[in-house]
Amino acid sequence: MKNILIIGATGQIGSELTMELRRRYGNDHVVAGYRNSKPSDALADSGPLERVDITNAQRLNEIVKRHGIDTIYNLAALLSAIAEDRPQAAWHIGINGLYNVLETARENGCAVFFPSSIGSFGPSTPRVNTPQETIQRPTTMYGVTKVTGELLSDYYHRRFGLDTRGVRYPGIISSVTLPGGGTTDYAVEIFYAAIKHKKFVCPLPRGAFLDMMYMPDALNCAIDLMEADPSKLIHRNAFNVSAMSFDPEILAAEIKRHMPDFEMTYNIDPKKQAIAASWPNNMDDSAARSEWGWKPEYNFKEMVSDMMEKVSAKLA
Ligand code: AKB
Repeated sequence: MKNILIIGATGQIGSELTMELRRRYGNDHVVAGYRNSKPSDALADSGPLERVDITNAQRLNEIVKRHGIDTIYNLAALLSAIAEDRPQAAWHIGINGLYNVLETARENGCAVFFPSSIGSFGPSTPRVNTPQETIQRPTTMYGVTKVTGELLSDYYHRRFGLDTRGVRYPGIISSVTLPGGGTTDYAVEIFYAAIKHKKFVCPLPRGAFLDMMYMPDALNCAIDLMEADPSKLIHRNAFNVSAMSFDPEILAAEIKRHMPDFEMTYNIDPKKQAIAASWPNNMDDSAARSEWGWKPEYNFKEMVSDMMEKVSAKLA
């Protein structure tokens, strides 16, 4: 039986990943690690909680030992837009924190999941059907931490035999916990604005195509990768995973099909616009499909219908 620690359990992915892992492996086997944000009642009532700051290596080691942890999902990071405002903090959490996680894992024999991102690519990367192995010269601090994290995780696998695995997540769309400080956040915020006000002011321009994924697929891909047969893995850190690609116009048009009086206008955020312009439109995820059977369940239209239903129920 696995004993899992999630670092960043109150974040957008962490809050749902913790509940899904508890459902699959048993509540007592999944420790929710949080730093500042107060855990929801669902998280606090369903299993163990620990305050974890990954920049504190000693405390991290104590928690891993105390709970007999054998698998760590490290989701702590500052997202792309906020990382440009706080680059030093983004490096400290993203890389010094990851180093502490990898060293703790080495000492205690843990497997490690590290989420990389479409942000690990940059303006010189081929933008369409972005290959698994290609140019990675990001121009954001977020991207720099993601490429460094991929390399460091692969190094620990090669040098110390650590079981490190990761995916390059696209923008994640979900209805439970709002993201914060990301470039792709608009694709979540638009649903709340549509349902509350029938209006949305979009910070990215028309034509800003980006890879996106619905949360149930984001959870499955992390768990399926960590469960995959290691003998089949040619790559480790990190796999391209793709599910859908759209720009703000296409998303607004689909929301309008559900809500004919919905209107979107634009007020471009130059920082987010520049970041989005440096990222791929859509990634080639054939390595993930062939090495561990990755296949998304939700397409674009299914995601929009489900979000409209879930966010309406939440705000009712
Ligand atoms: C962000 O926008 O920063 C993230 C990401 C794509 O990694 N959602």
